[in-house]
Amino acid sequence: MTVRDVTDLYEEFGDERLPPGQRETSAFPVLSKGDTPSWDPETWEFRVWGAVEEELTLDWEAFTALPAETQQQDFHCVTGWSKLDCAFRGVPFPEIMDLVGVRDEADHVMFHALDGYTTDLPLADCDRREVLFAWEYDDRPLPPEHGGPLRVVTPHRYAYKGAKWVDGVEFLTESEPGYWEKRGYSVTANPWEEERYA
Ligand SMILES: Nc1nc2c(c(=O)[nH]1)N[C@H]1C(S)=C(S)[C@@H](COP(=O)(O)O)O[C@H]1N2
Ligand SMILES: [Mo]
Repeated sequence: MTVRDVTDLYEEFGDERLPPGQRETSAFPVLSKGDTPSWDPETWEFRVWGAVEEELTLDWEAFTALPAETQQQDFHCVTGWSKLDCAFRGVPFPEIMDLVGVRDEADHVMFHALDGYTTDLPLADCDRREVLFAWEYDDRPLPPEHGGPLRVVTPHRYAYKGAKWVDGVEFLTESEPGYWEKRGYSVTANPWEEERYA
C-alpha cells in the first residue's frame, strides 16, 4: 500500500521537525476529557452541516467507502510530547468539502464528537490533505481510547484539534470556542509558534 509521508510539513512552519518546547516519546499516551464513549456501528452516523450547499449524513459503510489514503504523520500534544511517524489511514478533509460544497462565507470549522467534545479551527487549517478522518492506526482499526471508530488528526496543529470519536462537522461563518478553546487554549494552535494558549 502507498503511504504518503507528510512528516516534512514542518518546513512550512519552522526549521525543526520537533516544534519548540516538545520532547519526543515513543509511547502513545491517551488524553481524554472523560471516559471512552461506546458506539454502535449499526446506528452511527457522520453528519456535516452549517455553511454548506448540501448537508450530508453518512453511515459507517458509506463513510469508509470514501476515497482514503494512508499517511505517515507526526503528532504533537500541547502538554509537551510529540510522537513521530504515526501511520494513519482515512479520508482527507478536502474530500468532505467536495461532497457538501462549502459556501463562500464559511470561515471556521467546528468538529463534534460522541463524548460531547468540540474543537474549532480556521477553515484554511482544515482544507489540507493531511487533515484526515482516520479509522486505522498502524494498519489496525483505531483503538477506542485513541478515538476509534473515527478521529481527526491534525499533524500541523496541536493534537487537541483532532477530535477523537468524531461524528459531526459544522462549517461556521465565524469562530466559536470549542471545549479547550473555552478553557483558554489557542484557536490556531500552531506548534512551531508555540500557540498553546489564547
Ligand atoms: N472527542 C475528544 N477528542 C479529543 C480529546 C477528548 O477529550 N475528546 N482530547 C484531545 C486532546 S487534549 C489530545 S492531546 C488528543 C489526544 O489523543 P490521544 O488520546 O490519541 O493521544 O485528542 C484530542 N481529541
Ligand atoms: Mo492535549
